[in-house]
Amino acid sequence: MAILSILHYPDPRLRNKATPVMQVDDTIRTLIDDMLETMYQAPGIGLAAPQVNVSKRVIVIDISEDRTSPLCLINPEIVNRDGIETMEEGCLSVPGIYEPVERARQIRVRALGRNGKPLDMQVDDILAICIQHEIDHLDGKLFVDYLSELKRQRIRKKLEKQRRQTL
Ligand code: GNR
Ligand code: NI
Repeated sequence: MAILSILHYPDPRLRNKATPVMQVDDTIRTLIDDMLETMYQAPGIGLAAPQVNVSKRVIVIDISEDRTSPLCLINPEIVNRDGIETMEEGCLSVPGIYEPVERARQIRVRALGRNGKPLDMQVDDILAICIQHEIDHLDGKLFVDYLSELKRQRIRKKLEKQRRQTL
């Protein structure tokens, strides 16, 4: 297992559209294990492969209180959305920033699991929000894209300054 390093906004690599996984093999399972370890130590409730500079359609999530319920979704697709919910979001690639974002309250998702078997699930609330946030990463989208240009500019300047001071 390994802790992977997380890219930070405005890194252009976070803007690429990730490629579907063709075969769920041991390489993918090692990636999943490393992503879970990285997410738990961050700590975060989700992580998408592009955040660790792997441009593949793989996400991991654990919204449980005791951090013992990992969920992994490969090539996830939202096939239905219902309702609207606003939640304060954060992102490991936009550290220290929390802003409300409006998303679907309930979604139906199809994906492949860690064993390569198809999954079809109906989820709501925080899990639905988290899956939408992670799928956005696979499409090169970040939660700051839902904010005003002014807010996004302020966030970018703040993170660029932090970056300069830590180099
Ligand atoms: O840890 C995370 N918390 C979070 C809170 C509200 C909405 C979405 C998230 S996902 C985030 C981890 C992350 O950046 N995943 O891409
Ligand atoms: Ni994120």
